[in-house]
Amino acid sequence: MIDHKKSILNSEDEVKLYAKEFLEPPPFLNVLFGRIHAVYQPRSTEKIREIFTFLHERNLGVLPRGAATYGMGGITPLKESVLVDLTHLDRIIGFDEGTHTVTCEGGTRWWNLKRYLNGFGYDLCTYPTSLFSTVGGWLSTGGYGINSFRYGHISRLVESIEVITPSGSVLLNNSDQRFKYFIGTEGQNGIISKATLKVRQLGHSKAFLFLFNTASRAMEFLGTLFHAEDIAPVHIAYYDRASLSHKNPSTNGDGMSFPALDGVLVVLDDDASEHALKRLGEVMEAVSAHPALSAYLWNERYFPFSVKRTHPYILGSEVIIPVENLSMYLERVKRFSKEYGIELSTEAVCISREQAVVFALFPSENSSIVRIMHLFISSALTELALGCGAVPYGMGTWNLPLRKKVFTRAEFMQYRDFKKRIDPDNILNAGKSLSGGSVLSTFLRGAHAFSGSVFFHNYVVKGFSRILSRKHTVASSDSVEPDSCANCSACTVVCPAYLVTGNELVTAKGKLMLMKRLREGEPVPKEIAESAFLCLHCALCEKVCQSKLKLNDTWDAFETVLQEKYARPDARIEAFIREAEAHPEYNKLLDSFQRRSRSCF
Ligand SMILES: Cc1cc2nc3c(=O)[nH]c(=O)nc-3n(C[C@H](O)[C@H](O)[C@@H](O)COP(=O)(O)OP(=O)(O)OC[C@H]3O[C@@H](n4cnc5c(N)ncnc54)[C@H](O)[C@@H]3O)c2cc1C
Ligand code: SF4
Ligand code: SF4
Repeated sequence: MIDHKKSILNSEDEVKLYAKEFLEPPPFLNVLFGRIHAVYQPRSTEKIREIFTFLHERNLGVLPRGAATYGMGGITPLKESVLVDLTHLDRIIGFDEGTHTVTCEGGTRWWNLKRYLNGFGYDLCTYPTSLFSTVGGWLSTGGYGINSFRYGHISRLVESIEVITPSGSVLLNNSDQRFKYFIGTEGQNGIISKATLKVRQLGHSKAFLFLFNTASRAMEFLGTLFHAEDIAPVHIAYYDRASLSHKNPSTNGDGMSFPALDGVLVVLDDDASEHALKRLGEVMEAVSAHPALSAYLWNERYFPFSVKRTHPYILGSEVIIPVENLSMYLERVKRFSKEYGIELSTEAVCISREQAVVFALFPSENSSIVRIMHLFISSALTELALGCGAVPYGMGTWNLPLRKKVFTRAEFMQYRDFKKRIDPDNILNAGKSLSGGSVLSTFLRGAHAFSGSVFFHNYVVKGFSRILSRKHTVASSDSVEPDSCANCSACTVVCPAYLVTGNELVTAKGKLMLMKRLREGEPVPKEIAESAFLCLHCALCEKVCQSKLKLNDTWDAFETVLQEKYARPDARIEAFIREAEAHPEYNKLLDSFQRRSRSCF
């Protein structure tokens, strides 16, 4: 029997599951990856220190992993490695009302931290829409998200971090010169094991959606809004009409839907701005969306990839762009989308009056040839954004060829020298931007140069793309397609079976992966397949599912299939239920989530 309390997971299925990211590379690239030998789950900082020594002696790399939601290939192994899953290093150490700060371990999920703070009448200042990701993961990657318009980058809100490096542990406050080397560097210099963050008093947010006939009218509205001194938004986001329409299927049930217009969502947390904002909407001749529709869009902020339900294979590009160039970018993107025959949808989150994080997505296809074509198109799309003055929003693996767009030469030398000092044997996330030298990064550089030179202006390529892109997989809204899983981790946080076992195999994400492997005829060992029976059928995963998959019925059907193939493990199920009911957090978890609607998560 599998011991769910063990801290090393080394079955093929567990390793595959824990290494899965939001954006999955096409299988043909697998030959260029290093192997992940096992998943290690430390529950204390001492254990992290020990694993550095242990793995170093065996010439294996350390791949820090939070909730695996990054999507840029942050946990893609470019060297033989062990994946260090930090989600069990998740204690919230305490809230200090005097300094308005909260301290937690690096694997704490933002969702848990938010809930904890709300209990004191406090809240996070800014947080990722992937509320189910970890504090350490977000500090190590993007750092812009909800409310960044008011509060800026997350690094401005970090008082101090504790980091474990191969050369020892350090506690750094934000004025320390070394602080920057651990923020946004994707776990290449150390593992963030603890963080102290500034927080704010809980406020009441109210959302207003303004709709426009054209993107340029929406941009004019943004420009005027930025200069309105009597309006103090906390969050501002632009959605093109395609992006709003992808959010429609879920609203239809309530009799609401987004009209075919472009939208700007403005979120306020003070009553004083409301009148001036509405007045501005009138002056700019915007259509004010129904308050319920505005509230719906705001409440759905944790589920930006719900499009995965109907379009299981999506690709895209994410950049930071000067707001003054946003209009030009949107115009070019529209043309690009026509020329390549792809259906692009675009969203932009304003992170200041000067800059916005933009992501443009398009549906792809499972077939290798279309996937390869679309990967080149993604790359050309990023290139288009760079031509509008953008910089890539993170590097991970897939943006490795764009390193020079992120770091100046002098900066790169500084960061690289720091890594050499702190991680002399290059064991942390090796082969990524600060060390390089992997076969995959060489391949990607070549592919990027090819897409830049051949893809961008070539009419034959564009024609070919239009033909190939005509067809893309659209999943029926009733059936559950395992590839529709966005790997967002939302279901993990609410799953009582995960609470008891601590193993993602029992979560919706894990079971969908098993389902896919079985459908594809892969061998799944009995003891692994049996994990799918460790389920309380509480439907909480369905409630929070990013892709709005009808999961609860799926579990019944899946168990029937498994029962025929492997037999039902009754004794194991009974032991699991006894363990669940005896768990001190079990009832609290069920109470807390069952009473909430999806919009309150
Ligand atoms: C639905 C969805 C919404 C998203 N919204 C946003 C958003 O609003 N803003 C945004 O910036 N991004 C967003 N992302 C991307 C992603 O969630 C963020 O980059 C970040 O929160 C990842 O955290 P994670 O715990 O999943 O880290 P992982 O994906 O597990 O890891 C990311 C990188 O950080 C490293 N790492 C992980 N934990 C640590 C640690 N403790 N110490 C050192 N290194 C570590 C890993 O090695 C890897 O390189 C979104 C993704 C999804 C799927
Ligand atoms: S139904 Fe409940 S126990 Fe089962 S996978 Fe979903 S959240 Fe977990
Ligand atoms: S099953 Fe749904 S909630 Fe869970 S990871 Fe997949 S998309 Fe996210």
